[in-house]
Amino acid sequence: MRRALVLAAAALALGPRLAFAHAFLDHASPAVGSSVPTAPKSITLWFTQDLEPAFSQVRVTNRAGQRVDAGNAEVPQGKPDELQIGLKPLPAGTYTVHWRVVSVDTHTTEGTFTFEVAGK
Ligand SMILES: [Cu+2]
Repeated sequence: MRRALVLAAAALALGPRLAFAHAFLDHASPAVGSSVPTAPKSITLWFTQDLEPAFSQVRVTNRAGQRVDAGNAEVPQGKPDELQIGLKPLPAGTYTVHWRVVSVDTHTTEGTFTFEVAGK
């Protein structure tokens, strides 16, 4: 009983620290789930922790699963929590952003989100 209580207390103490120790997506431009009137020329993702540039990637696909990004993902100089990638000219449609990053604490996280180009 006493041991269980000690373990529970340890889990509570460690839990929030572990939860915030990985690089999760904080926000993006275009915003997650947003609809934008004109095609963006690039996309930027901001993370909750600094990234390992060599192991952090993002790609963007259209409904057909074809890549529409320029293949030039980078963590900009002096902005270690950002990931940027250029985009090909995008017709109206829905696009999926797939990100997979390694944070400076060596943990890998990944996720996807969509945005829409509304067009005219
Ligand atoms: Cu972590």
